Amino acid sequence: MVVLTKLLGAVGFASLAPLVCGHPQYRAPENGTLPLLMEATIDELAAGLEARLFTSVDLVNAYIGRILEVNASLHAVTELNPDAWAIAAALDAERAAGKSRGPLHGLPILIKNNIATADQMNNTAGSYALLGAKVPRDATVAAKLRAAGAILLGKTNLSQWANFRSSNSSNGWSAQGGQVYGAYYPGQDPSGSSSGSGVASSLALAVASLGTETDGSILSPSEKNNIVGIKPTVGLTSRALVIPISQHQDTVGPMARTVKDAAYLLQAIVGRDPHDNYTSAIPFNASLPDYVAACRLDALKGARIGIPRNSFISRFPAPAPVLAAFETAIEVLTAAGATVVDNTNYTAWEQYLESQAEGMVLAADFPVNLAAYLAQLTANPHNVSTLADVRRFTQTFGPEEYPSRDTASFDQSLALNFSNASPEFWAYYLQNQYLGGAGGLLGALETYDLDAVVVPTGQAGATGISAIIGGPVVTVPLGASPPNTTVSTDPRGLIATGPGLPFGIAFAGKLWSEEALVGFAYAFEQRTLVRGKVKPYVAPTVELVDVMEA
Ligand SMILES: *[C@@H]1O[C@H](CO)[C@@H](O)[C@H](O)[C@H]1NC(C)=O
Ligand SMILES: *[C@@H]1O[C@H](CO)[C@@H](O)[C@H](O)[C@H]1NC(C)=O
Ligand SMILES: *[C@@H]1O[C@H](CO)[C@@H](O)[C@H](O)[C@H]1NC(C)=O
Ligand SMILES: *[C@@H]1O[C@H](CO)[C@@H](O)[C@H](O)[C@H]1NC(C)=O
Ligand SMILES: *[C@@H]1O[C@H](CO)[C@@H](O)[C@H](O)[C@H]1NC(C)=O
Ligand SMILES: *[C@@H]1O[C@H](CO)[C@@H](O)[C@H](O)[C@H]1NC(C)=O
Ligand SMILES: *[C@@H]1O[C@H](CO)[C@@H](O)[C@H](O)[C@H]1NC(C)=O
Ligand SMILES: *[C@@H]1O[C@H](CO)[C@@H](O)[C@H](O)[C@H]1NC(C)=O
Ligand SMILES: *[C@@H]1O[C@H](CO)[C@@H](O)[C@H](O)[C@H]1NC(C)=O
Ligand SMILES: *[C@@H]1O[C@H](CO)[C@@H](O)[C@H](O)[C@H]1NC(C)=O
Ligand SMILES: CC(=O)N[C@H]1CO[C@H](CO)[C@@H](O)[C@@H]1O
Repeated sequence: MVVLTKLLGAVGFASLAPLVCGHPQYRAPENGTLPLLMEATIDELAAGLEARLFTSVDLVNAYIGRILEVNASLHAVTELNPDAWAIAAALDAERAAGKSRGPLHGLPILIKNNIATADQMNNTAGSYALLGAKVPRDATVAAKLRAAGAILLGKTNLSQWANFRSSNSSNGWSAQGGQVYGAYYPGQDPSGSSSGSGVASSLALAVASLGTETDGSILSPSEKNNIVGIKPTVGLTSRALVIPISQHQDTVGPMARTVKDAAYLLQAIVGRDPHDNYTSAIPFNASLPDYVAACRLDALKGARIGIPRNSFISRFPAPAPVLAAFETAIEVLTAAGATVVDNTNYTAWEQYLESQAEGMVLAADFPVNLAAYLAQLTANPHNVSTLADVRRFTQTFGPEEYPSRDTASFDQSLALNFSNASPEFWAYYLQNQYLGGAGGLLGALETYDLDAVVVPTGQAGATGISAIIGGPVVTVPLGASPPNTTVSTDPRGLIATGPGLPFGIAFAGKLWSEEALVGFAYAFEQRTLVRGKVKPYVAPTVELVDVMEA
């Protein structure tokens, strides 16, 4: 308690302490009846709040205690929301008055530092160019979380510009936020770009988090941090006031410790939004699917699941321990009642590996989409309105670490001689639709009459093939590298391979098939429960009992 008060003093705990003591419904905590935060699910936390075992203010205090315990070593969280306590107290009061907004009522959630909020928090994509900038309203997904009763606890660090700045940077590094590390090996590459969201959900620095993905940025850090990630169909979740890379590929999704927790967050953020016209493609009219109800133990029964083996064997084979765990996973799927169809290969896989089309689409979208985001700012301290402005700032502002961290992605975008409205663009875009479509995932689903495919998450076939067609993917923990794994580092010294590093399995399907994918992922997760068997080398210790007055 003493240690914690000292830690929290830095962020204003003292001034808010009366809220903790003054709650009318407050009951003295008994350790043993309180959920442990590393294990606690949304169902358990919601039940605890409803039973008045603890309050949302207690949860805010506990999670902030945990953030401060590991932040100096892992740098997962860039900013805390100074309003979090007041919001928690208001939600506690609502609950005390008999009102519940639903399962997320009063639960602290962290969001990636490219999802804007119209409050005291910054939204920078990790760049000093946007520090102090203001937006006219919350990003739609943030507004939806608030409406569902979630407490936006803070912003998570990320690969700067969602990894669309440099060819010589590192996963999880941003100028503003520093280098994020994973918790499964000292110096672990946390993957990216939703690095901080991955670490934060894994270590229960909040109930769960939101990430964003253009190609792999939810799935990969979810895999490497031993959690579940849902990468939704492009258009299922609004990107309004989310710092973009590409309108064709960007999507916002949940990163959580369990499939059901991720489903709760997904449910809260999906839906049409007049500020993002891609959401008008959502094919569900009267009612959206119930992604939480989709979490059924029997969901795999009768499902046809394909294995596009050439995508993780032929050119870039998955590591042997991953392949071994994957074979065991196939047995689990079969035992759960699925029909597993092997060698549902992607016919244009080799062509996909050679293709430059995705890079061209992203490079052409970025300047246009970034300028559209910047044009909405209501305060813009560094007066950046174009990618050229951002590049100039980045190359001249010392803490941006240029030229050691270069601006190759910016340079490539600015060097293109066509826009995302030119005929050249459509040729690349259509090539992607073929490579991921008839020549890739959609072709395999059709040819073999499949409900989904499974692949090791760490392979290009898991993220890229779905990224280029805007398709959904769900990743679930599958295992960890064995103790004798050789330790290797990336050029900046991050641990890329080593003992105990988590890996996952990904379920991918056709557009808008999240309901089925969530079900498959849940049925697999519940039969394997891998997450709890893979242990981080470091984890925060603050629990609810530590922040509640005896
Ligand atoms: C509360 O109980 C948990 C699990 O039994 C234990 O790990 C933890 O140390 C306890 N905390 C306190 C403050 O007693
Ligand atoms: C995170 O850690 C850094 C480095 O120790 C520190 O400067 C920063 O204030 C911390 N941020 C939060 C939100 O705790
Ligand atoms: C946002 O950035 C400004 C400028 O650096 C800073 O003064 C402010 O404290 C930041 N907001 C939060 C919530 O950290
Ligand atoms: C969709 O929205 C974008 C940006 O708001 C706009 O440029 C585009 O014209 C819109 N497209 C349609 C079909 O409305
Ligand atoms: C939803 O509405 C649109 C237009 O109103 C219609 O074209 C479409 O068929 C409907 N979809 C479903 C699943 O009912
Ligand atoms: C699918 O790919 C695997 C791995 O490259 C290969 O062994 C197998 O023969 C292929 N099967 C078909 C039907 O193409
Ligand atoms: C901001 O930049 C624009 C050019 O992009 C320039 O015309 C304008 O004068 C600048 N405003 C300020 C306040 O520096
Ligand atoms: C990348 O950055 C590192 C560290 O600053 C530097 O040693 C290396 O030369 C750079 N590589 C390139 C290709 O610029
Ligand atoms: C862009 O450059 C390529 C190769 O230099 C050329 O073939 C193409 O016509 C140019 N496109 C436009 C729109 O200028
Ligand atoms: C690790 O041990 C396994 C099982 O004994 C063995 O097959 C594998 O080759 C070893 N790997 C390394 C890198 O030594
Ligand atoms: C806003 C914030 O907390 N930023 C910190 C993130 O971590 C770096 C170190 O990597 C610190 O320098 C920042 O102050």
